[in-house]
Amino acid sequence: MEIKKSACPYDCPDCCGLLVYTEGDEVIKVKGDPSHSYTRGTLCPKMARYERTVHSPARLTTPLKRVGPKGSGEFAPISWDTAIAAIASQWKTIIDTYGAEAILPYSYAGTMGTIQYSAGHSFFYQLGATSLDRTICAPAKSRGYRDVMGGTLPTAPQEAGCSDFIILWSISMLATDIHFRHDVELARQNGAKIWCIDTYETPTARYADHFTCVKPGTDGALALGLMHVLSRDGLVDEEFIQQYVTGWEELRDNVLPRYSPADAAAITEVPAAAIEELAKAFGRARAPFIRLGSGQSRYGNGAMTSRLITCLPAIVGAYAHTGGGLLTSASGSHAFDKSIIRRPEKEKGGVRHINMIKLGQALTDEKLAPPIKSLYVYSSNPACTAPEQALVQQGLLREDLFTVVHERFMTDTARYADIILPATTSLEHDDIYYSYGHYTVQRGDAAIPPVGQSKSNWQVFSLLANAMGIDDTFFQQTEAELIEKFIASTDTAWPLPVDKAKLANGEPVDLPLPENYKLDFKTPSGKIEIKNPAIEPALPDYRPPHYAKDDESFLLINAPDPRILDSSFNERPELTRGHIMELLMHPDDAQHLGLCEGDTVQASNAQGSAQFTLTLTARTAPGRVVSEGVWWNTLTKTGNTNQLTHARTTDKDDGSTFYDVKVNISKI
Ligand SMILES: Nc1nc2c(c(=O)[nH]1)N[C@H]1C(S)=C(S)[C@@H](COP(=O)(O)OP(=O)(O)OC[C@H]3O[C@@H](n4cnc5c(=O)[nH]c(N)nc54)[C@H](O)[C@@H]3O)O[C@H]1N2
Ligand SMILES: Nc1nc2c(c(=O)[nH]1)N[C@H]1C(S)=C(S)[C@@H](COP(=O)(O)OP(=O)(O)OC[C@H]3O[C@@H](n4cnc5c(=O)[nH]c(N)nc54)[C@H](O)[C@@H]3O)O[C@H]1N2
Ligand code: SF4
Ligand SMILES: [Mo]
Repeated sequence: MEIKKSACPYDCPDCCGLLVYTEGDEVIKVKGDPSHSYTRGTLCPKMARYERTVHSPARLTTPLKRVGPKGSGEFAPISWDTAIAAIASQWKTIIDTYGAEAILPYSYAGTMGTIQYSAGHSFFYQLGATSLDRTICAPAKSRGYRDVMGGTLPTAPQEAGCSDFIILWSISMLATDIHFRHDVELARQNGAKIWCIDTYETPTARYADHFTCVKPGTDGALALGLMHVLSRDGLVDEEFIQQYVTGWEELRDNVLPRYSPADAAAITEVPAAAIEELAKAFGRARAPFIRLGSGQSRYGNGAMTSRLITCLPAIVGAYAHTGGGLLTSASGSHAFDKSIIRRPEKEKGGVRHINMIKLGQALTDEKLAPPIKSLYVYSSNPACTAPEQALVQQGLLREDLFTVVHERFMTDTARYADIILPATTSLEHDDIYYSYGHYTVQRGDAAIPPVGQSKSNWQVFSLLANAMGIDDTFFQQTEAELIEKFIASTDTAWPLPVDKAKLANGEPVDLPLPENYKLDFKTPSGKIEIKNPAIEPALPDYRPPHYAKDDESFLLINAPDPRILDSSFNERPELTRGHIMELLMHPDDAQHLGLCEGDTVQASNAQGSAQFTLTLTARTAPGRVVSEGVWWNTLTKTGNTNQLTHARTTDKDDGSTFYDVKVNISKI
């Protein structure tokens, strides 16, 4: 038996260090690497059995071509040569007839690995295909942070261990960032108080000492109400503001008077007394730490909400104290020069861009010129995870759409493919990883040979480049050569020297943080910009979410499920067994509608409808129903929550608004 180190490739802020135990060509087990400074030797239940994904009997092992009607899931094996030749021949015909923009790539973070995530960027730029705007996750959160803090490094999560007051703000810590709990526990042992702000009582809310239950999409008004109290009660740090903040006085005098606790309570449905209590506890804390998740950003006002929350630590001077600060997304991604693989200079000027969350519209818009004639999907499962699912499905059913899906499993999307290519898992290819939840980076080389005939994203794009006649030695590089370049790029990409030898050796490496990074504000003014003259509006203020204009009766909260990750891990029956597609509803609402526990109900709106099994619980407030998890449609009765979600975008940076949804509920 051999033990090799790697990192978890999934789209999770923890990016855990792994110990991979192999025997011959097989992964026997996977454990957490105790030498990883953030994840410290533990894994989530999904990855603690990663070998069940790697060696799943459901793995796709050969290229396949469709032999039944679109979407039927009927395929026959073909060779790689045949598959690549068929794709190249179809694409050449499409390019001749419609131009290369008739080809649309679609990918996201099925793997977060720096190489495999970006493996197709340069290929599609050089082809001249339509460019995909990858906005499905939380660009509005990053934007809101940037509007106040510019390029300032977010606070490291380990810092929270020294905090005396931690807010878990729209983060489902016990599902999506489980290792942060280590640091929260450290703080708790020293007497820190833990506060959770969410829209229903999650396990994380129960774990916290205090829970503030906010109306979905209204956290901006909550932040303003908190700032109102902090200002009114003299709990702001005037000295810090003087030295490090711009625009506070203008916000205080022009905006905050409209957000008394009573005003904020009317918008947020958080009682005024609870707003006062939270504000005072936050203002009196020595070193408050906010861990801001993505929930608040997935609304029409998501960038503004994130911007308003980002102002809070500034006015109490949290950054000046050990343990204080704010973590949204860590900037570990800045460790490597990603242009090495993405090659943005290869994108042809003026090429069309399509936002991935509008996939359904792009595939069904008859006026789109040129139309999308071919879709190439990798590292993503849009038939399951994209909003406006009915439209996405309608598009994928088009007989004249040539769809290629590079996948590990027969996902909802793969079922619609004309050609399926089998993909490796992270233990079968080389890559290098960074995290958006902490500052540790790591390379992970293949631990076993590819299962079946599967190939990595990079290998497939090398084959496609050759078949399409793209004469460029770039595509002849191996993944190992690219990794060497990424490691070398830390010299220029990261402000301090990174331990390159350790990184090359496959060990988890902590990126060194500049000593005063928390007070080194990378904005044009060099200060925290509560007022940002470069953007509109210069002063932040609350804006309502999209749903304020919708007529349906219930707000639909769709939250993560700890058993799966987006739609990944749906291939594991032991994880998806049990309750899926449940709808949590307050007993008063159920009584009103004449519904009982266990009823099959239909949630519907202008987008579509989906069926759920009803669970009655006071964990959710009246008027708000909750569904957890993005389940493969093949495991559901009539489709998952994305039958109900919109492709409306956020106020800035065109992000997704998965949580900005209203529905009507009826009994089946
Ligand atoms: N187990 C598991 N882990 C995951 C994922 C998963 O699906 N399952 N997904 C992965 C991905 S891609 C991502 S981006 C991250 C996201 O992980 P998080 O940052 O945790 O973000 P979300 O999952 O969007 O939502 C977190 C919480 O926000 C709450 N919320 C929703 N709307 C609001 C609001 O308006 N205000 C407040 N205060 N709270 C709100 C939800 O109820 C939920 O409990 O997790 C990653 N990790
Ligand atoms: N209703 C609702 N919908 C949501 C969300 C929500 O909270 N609610 N969350 C949204 C968010 S935050 C995100 S980020 C998106 C994510 O949505 P997706 O991008 O669709 O992510 P996954 O569902 O994890 O699917 C990733 C796929 O990539 C495949 N894969 C893994 N590794 C590789 C590889 O190396 N190569 C190839 N070719 N394939 C690979 C996996 O088998 C898997 O099927 O979902 C969004 N959708
Ligand atoms: S999914 Fe997240 S918590 Fe689980 S092993 Fe991967 S990085 Fe760690
Ligand atoms: Mo995400």
